[in-house]
Amino acid sequence: MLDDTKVSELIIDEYFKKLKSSLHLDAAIVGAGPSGLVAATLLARDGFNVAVYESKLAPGGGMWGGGMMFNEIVIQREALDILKMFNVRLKEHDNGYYTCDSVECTSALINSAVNSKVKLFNLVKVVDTVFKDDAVCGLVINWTPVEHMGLHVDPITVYSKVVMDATGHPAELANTLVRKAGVKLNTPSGGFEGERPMNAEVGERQTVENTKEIYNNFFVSGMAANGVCGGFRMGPIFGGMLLSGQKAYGLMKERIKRG
Ligand code: 48F
Repeated sequence: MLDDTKVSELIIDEYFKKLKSSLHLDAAIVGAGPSGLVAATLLARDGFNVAVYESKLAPGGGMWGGGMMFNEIVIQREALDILKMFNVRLKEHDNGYYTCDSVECTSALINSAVNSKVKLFNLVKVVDTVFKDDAVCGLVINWTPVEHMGLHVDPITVYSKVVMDATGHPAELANTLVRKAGVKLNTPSGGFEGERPMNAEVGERQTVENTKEIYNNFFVSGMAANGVCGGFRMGPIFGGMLLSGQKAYGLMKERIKRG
């Protein structure tokens, strides 16, 4: 006899175990796009306690749809080794570029994250940072539907040694930090520069250059890094996002170890 309430109990117990073990994190990453997933997986593989918060139902960000919903993505040679680490099959082309199926690639990144013990919370929207002693030390989270419906329900808080805005084009968290804390960021003007138009060659390079700690314990990766630092956009080429995630991993690891 199948006991329906046992099914409910298991879901509740297992979810709350995951949630409780994420109250004091080593790294809290906002946004499950390619840059956030790569950074999270590499940190978790080194044994750090990592959570990724994704406001949508499906993690993966802007990678599923390739370019204009043609579900293939292009990668340049420099990022090949990262995709090999995630066991993604690539096709080599005469012009020096590689392609892969965007659905295979996105699902491989998600699968690797969860396999590496990253705690992945989908349907959870990060609405604010925790700010103490001139440093970011956690996140404020709520259910996405609560936020979308404008329900008057208070969020809850988690602490983390480092926090990363990997929210893509809107760079939501960095925006909120500047607006609410009025802090000076590690950007050319000290403020939120805003994303520039399309220039794939420059944008790809800048995504990696702009991946950094922009405030104490607060990092940016991927398109959020270009949004905050005034970099160009680059469209459906994804090497820069993967390389940004890998760089963010190294920087956060160093920061966590330094304390
Ligand atoms: O945009 P996204 O894929 O981030 P990325 O790593 O990669 C960018 C590329 O996909 C593409 C591109 C390549 O040329 O430009 O756009 O920079 O993923 C960001 C994820 O963050 C989630 C959002 O739903 C998406 O899945 N997100 C955004 N704001 C929040 C959030 C929030 N406040 N809380 C939780 N998740």
